[in-house]
Amino acid sequence: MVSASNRRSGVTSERVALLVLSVLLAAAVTALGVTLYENTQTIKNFQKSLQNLQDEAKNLTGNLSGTEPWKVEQPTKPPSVRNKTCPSCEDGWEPHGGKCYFFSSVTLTWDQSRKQCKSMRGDLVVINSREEQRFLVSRVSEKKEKPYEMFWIGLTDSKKEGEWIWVDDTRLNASLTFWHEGEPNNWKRPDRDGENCVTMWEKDGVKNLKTWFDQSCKSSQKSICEKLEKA
Ligand SMILES: [Ca+2]
Ligand SMILES: [Ca+2]
Repeated sequence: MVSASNRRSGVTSERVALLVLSVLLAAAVTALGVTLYENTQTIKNFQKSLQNLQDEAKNLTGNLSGTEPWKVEQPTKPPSVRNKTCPSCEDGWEPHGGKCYFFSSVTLTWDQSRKQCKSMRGDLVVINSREEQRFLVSRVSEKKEKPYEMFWIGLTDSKKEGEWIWVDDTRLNASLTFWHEGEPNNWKRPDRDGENCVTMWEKDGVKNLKTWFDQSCKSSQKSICEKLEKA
């Protein structure tokens, strides 16, 4: 009875020991499995990072070999900057305020001067502002070769005495005139037709903007042509 009981308890102890061993083994296997899984993930992540680096290196090499050296040296300018550096007027014409101006070097009558301007797709100058008058006086001051050199502008009273009309058919604005003192006087010598065309000159630089004279249209003078800037 006792021995049977002892044998039973021995078997039970063996079973318990086996159970504990099994549990420990299972735990060990699980732990090993987890560690292995973690290591595999780490290796996978490492491989991924390496691949990314390789791809990046390949892209950089590709960019460098695909870029031509002169392109790196010459960055393209934005269009606005490029337009400003390009000439806006043809050779011999001077840009100012969206217009181009030509100061002739030969002397002609008013009609001949106008024809010359038109042959260059312009016309005698029409003065629309005090600022434009100031610019022209300043340029005439620099261009003149003799002290009293005169330049035709696009203003005339040929159609009706005293009715001043610009070449673009606009009437002279009474608040925007720059007659020299004593002008216009329509002097009838030597031309009996009087003085029906207008010149400007420069005497005191831009300090004195009152530079207009009516003159005989048949007299020979230099001239100022004007046209719009190139599109
Ligand atoms: Ca007149
Ligand atoms: Ca006069």
